[in-house]
Amino acid sequence: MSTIVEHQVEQNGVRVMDTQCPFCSVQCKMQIIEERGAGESRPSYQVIPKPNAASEGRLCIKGMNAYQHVLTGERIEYPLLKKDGRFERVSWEEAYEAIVRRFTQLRSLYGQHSIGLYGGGSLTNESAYLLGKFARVGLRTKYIDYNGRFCMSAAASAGVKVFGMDRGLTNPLSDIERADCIILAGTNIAECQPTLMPYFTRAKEKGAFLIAIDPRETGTTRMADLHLRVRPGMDATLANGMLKVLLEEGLTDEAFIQNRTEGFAELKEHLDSLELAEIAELSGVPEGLIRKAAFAYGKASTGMIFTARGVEQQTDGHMAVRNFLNLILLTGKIGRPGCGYGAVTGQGNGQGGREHGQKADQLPGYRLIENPEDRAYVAGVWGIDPAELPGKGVSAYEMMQKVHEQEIRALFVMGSNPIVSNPNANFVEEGLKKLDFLVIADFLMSETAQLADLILPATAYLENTGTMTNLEGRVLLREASRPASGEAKHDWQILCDLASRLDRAAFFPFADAEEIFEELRLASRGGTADYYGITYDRLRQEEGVYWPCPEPGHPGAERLFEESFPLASRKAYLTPVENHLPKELISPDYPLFLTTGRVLTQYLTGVQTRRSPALAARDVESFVEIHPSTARKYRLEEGTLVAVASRRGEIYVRCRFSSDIREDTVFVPMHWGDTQNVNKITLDALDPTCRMPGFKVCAVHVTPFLLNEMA
Ligand SMILES: Nc1nc2c(c(=O)[nH]1)N[C@H]1C(S)=C(S)[C@@H](COP(=O)(O)OP(=O)(O)OC[C@H]3O[C@@H](n4cnc5c(=O)[nH]c(N)nc54)[C@H](O)[C@@H]3O)O[C@H]1N2
Ligand SMILES: Nc1nc2c(c(=O)[nH]1)N[C@H]1C(S)=C(S)[C@@H](COP(=O)(O)OP(=O)(O)OC[C@H]3O[C@@H](n4cnc5c(=O)[nH]c(N)nc54)[C@H](O)[C@@H]3O)O[C@H]1N2
Ligand code: SF4
Ligand SMILES: [Mo]
Repeated sequence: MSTIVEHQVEQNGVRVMDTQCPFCSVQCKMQIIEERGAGESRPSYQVIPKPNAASEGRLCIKGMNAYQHVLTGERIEYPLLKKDGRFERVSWEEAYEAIVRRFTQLRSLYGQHSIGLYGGGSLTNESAYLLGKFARVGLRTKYIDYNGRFCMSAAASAGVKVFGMDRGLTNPLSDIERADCIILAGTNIAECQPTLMPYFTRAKEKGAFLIAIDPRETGTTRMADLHLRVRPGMDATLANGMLKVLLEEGLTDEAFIQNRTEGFAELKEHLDSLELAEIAELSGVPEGLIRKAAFAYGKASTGMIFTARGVEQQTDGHMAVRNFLNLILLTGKIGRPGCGYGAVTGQGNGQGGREHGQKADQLPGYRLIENPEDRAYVAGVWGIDPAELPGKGVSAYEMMQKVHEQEIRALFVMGSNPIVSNPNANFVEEGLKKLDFLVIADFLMSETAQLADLILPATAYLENTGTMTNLEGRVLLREASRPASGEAKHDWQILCDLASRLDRAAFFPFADAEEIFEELRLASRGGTADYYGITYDRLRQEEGVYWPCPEPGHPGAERLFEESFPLASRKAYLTPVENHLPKELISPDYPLFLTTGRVLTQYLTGVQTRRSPALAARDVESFVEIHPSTARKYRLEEGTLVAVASRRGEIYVRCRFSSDIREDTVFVPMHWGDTQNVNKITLDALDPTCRMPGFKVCAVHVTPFLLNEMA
């Protein structure tokens, strides 16, 4: 068992903390040095990047400043209970007593499924695993899901269907520079995983041809040799165009298709029925450029395709990803050095968070809650009768619908800010206000926490030991480097404490994170995401271990699918994908497409980065990016406040001109709340397979804000 003391050195007022950035999926390692000078009231901080395999010793601006939101005094340090509309400090005992009383009451009135749990991809593997177990064993509710539904579900479900397995990258990052052609589809690595950029620039230096697919210009598209400015939501169609060219020009790998795939005949028949001219028209990408991209990828001897939320956060996200996987399979570019696929994972533990049972239909190790063998196995590890396990619940946004319908009466949120991150946020906020009891575990006051009946103070990354699985599927140990702030408790500790007060203590006997990991190893054993061979000791000695790692002596799987795919036939599936249109189209009233995403300095709903003075100063507020000729058409001036409205609501942001965005499209980032919360206007239509919301397209109009006209 490790103690905090081993990972911090405190001497003469200097504390050295070895840790890992809490933000994105690269999980860069760093050292934070806190120095308390004699006579100075505040300590000063120095941040030093630490070499590790993924980041190679780099840190981006968010990592450099990630100590700020944790240490600058805005933490929630005590349980806060709302009394007569105001939060009052209470003891943990009072907080737990309130939860047990309310949950017990609601369960006896409305049944065990009246309580919902909502987790997140920032939680450690240990806490995510325990949240899933707490839902099924502690409360026996079927309603649990997590924010990763909005993040990873399209790529994850596509990977499972096509390859039989979902792991962010099928290859180690070092394979990138071995690729001759790289397609970056709806991924803005320059701003979202900045420390990975050198992998791509090195590939370029070695002669790789880079293709970026994005409706607007970003730091990532600027690096590309070819930028396809796709119309939002039309990636599947664009991929159909490339597939058609590959087939017609004989740029396919017939031996690979024959030996390692199924479904070619149907795909060919489908592609034969499509017209390239129509594809160009629908996708907004000229035929010549579609051909150029197909030739570059088809002719290259090695190549990798990366997709992220631009392709995936669509109402056809699942099928759109599958069409990019079709490109990979038709050209046989997988399972070799420099050949593979990457769903660029988002949150710090976006990968691990989706493997161990936070998802409505899953049990640890990617086992399925509806599969009798999987249920029996996990029930065996947990020491319960499989019949006691609830069935599958519903996806994150559908839980919000159940909250609205008052089928869910109490909600327990750990590691998310749903009223800013869910689509159609006004609806979500109304629903949360109807709840009988809303509990939030967080370390900062979020927009959602403001609505809560009870806030539980959680520890932050510097204080909380646990494992995180990065975008490569590499499991990393992050050890606590300072004591908890105030009375904060670890997420997993809160769950254990609650379970014991609900008379389920026997199932939650954990004294530290490592003990939970030991159970997780067993629960995931033999599953797809098999962690059995990984231990804390190994993680300390090695730099991290890739899953699947079925035995303690196993090195962990760096590159997947070299010999076969983990499906019954051992072959991957090719699938025809239709030219799908977004669920909401532009009209005379709403003549512009809105797409949403991120900027370099801010992270997700901004709860953390807006509290970091150095980051907040760089982007103090939201904005709408718009083409100058579009702006002229709607009488908008650069830098002025404008109203962006959809059929669901309106937000107020400043106008920022960019001649590199499509003229029919505007872009607003997702990092601000209240009147700048872009999700007040996004559409809540979901992908039919993975239930991903179509965050990346809806129809809006943009008008000058009244105050400007008066000025
Ligand atoms: N700075 C920063 N970094 C982050 C995060 C953050 O909030 N801030 N969040 C982390 C998380 S959780 C995630 S999920 C990842 C997200 O990482 P990304 O998916 O790379 O980020 P986004 O900005 O959401 O979307 C990527 C790009 O998709 C484009 N796009 C929009 N619509 C479409 C479309 O229809 N088709 C195509 N092809 N492209 C489109 C956008 O213009 C944008 O440039 O980043 C992680 N890293
Ligand atoms: N329009 C639009 N909406 C989007 C997206 C988009 O591209 N466009 N992207 C979607 C994506 S990809 C994502 S991942 C979601 C994310 O959306 P959210 O889940 O809302 O993400 P965060 O802003 O990270 O909120 C996390 C909250 O948990 C807290 N927190 C962080 N770490 C911990 C921890 O270890 N324990 C506890 N208890 N609390 C913690 C933070 O302080 C913060 O308040 O947003 C989605 N929403
Ligand atoms: S935000 Fe991502 S790239 Fe930047 S330092 Fe943190 S983990 Fe690394
Ligand atoms: Mo995400």
